[in-house]
Amino acid sequence: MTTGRPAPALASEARTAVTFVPRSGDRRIDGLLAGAGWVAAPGEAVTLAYAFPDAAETYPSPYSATDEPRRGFTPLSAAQRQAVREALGLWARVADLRFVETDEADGPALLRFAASAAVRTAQAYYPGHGAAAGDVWLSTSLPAADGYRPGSYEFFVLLHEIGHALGLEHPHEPGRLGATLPRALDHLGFSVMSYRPYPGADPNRPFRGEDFPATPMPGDIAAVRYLYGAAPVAAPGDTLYRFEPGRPIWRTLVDTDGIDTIDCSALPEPVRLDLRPGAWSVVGPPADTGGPAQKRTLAVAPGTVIENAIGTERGDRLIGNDADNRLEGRGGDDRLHGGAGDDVLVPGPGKDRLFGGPGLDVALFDGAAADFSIRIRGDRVIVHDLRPGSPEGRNRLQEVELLAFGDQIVALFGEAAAPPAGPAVSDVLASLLAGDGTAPPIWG
Ligand SMILES: [Ca+2]
Ligand SMILES: [Ca+2]
Repeated sequence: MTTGRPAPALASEARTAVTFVPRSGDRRIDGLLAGAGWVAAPGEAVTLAYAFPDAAETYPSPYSATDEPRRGFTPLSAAQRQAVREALGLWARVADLRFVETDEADGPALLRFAASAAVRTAQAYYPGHGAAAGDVWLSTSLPAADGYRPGSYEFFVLLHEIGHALGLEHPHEPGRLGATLPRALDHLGFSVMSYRPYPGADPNRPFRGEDFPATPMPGDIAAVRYLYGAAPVAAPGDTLYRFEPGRPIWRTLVDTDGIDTIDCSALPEPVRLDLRPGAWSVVGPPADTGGPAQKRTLAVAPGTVIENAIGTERGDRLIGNDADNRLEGRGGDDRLHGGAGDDVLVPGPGKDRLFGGPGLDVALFDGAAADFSIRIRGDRVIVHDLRPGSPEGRNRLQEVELLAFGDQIVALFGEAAAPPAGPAVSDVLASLLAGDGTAPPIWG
């Protein structure tokens, strides 16, 4: 139990233990741990009350060496409060954490958010028994109204400070557990707790880039899951991630449920999209880090399975995972890799190369079979659209078992190939028809 910090009267489940958190044994996690958590043992689910105090008197005295409440106390603006709620929601999405907003009149919350003139940018206190434990302070010099868009410096500051309040620390500091992150992983692309915008950056120099991660990143997710367990379900149902042109897409996708789709068709830059859990992708413009541009900005969290992908009008590379994927190249000269599973590959226009991989894989065309020439050359099949303008291009296929045209399905029984094992052709057709994502976009 906490001492000196009465549990919120609102909900008894919000009463919270504090514990010393030992090393996990994985340096990629231990380098981010502060050594304390709001749980009796690592991996326990927890509900944490948070509040936005309106008055300095809400805080006890004495409070801290900095005494933030007594030095230019300022309540957070409505815009800042909304951004804090959004940032808390991103942390709750990846770990078994629940945040409940309380009124300070009901008793002090564990995580309290306010601004103070005593703070330079922002600071937060680790889980613990002290009067300030769990509190987050923004500087009164940070903007109060605008600027808290995900991907901005200000929103990143909120993600970072909440990370501290949950028990994460800077990866370049050995801290209580005596662990730092390996140098190659100590950068913002791996953790929002890092002081290095790119690998090898000087952690003592201020951030000079324009772009910042918009979500907790893979290292943060692993560390916060070690502290509080993984969220039972992340992003329930079928989710469509439709990316818009313009800003970098610097974020980690966490999604454990449904048939999900990444749609890149609106992007002007070609993509190298890798759906394998734990992989990084080049999607959208590179992030400005103030040093070397970060190209691989989009990460798929370990344990996250995204089934479907739609490329751009440029030459893309789409890489599937072990699940049954549907990969659409669209325009440009694309390379589609189905990987394991029964995959549907839709080449579209251009000179495309399709690699089905293991499983019963289908290449899907709109035109009638008579519109194409089909030639088998060793282990490759060339499917060439002979119509004027060749709308579905010239395609080189390997390890693809079926061609599905607008009017018929052609089975490719190459040399030494047995009739395809796996689901019946009717099942394959059903999956083709079900491939269009109908869920609303969640990333604007
Ligand atoms: Ca393409
Ligand atoms: Ca696959």
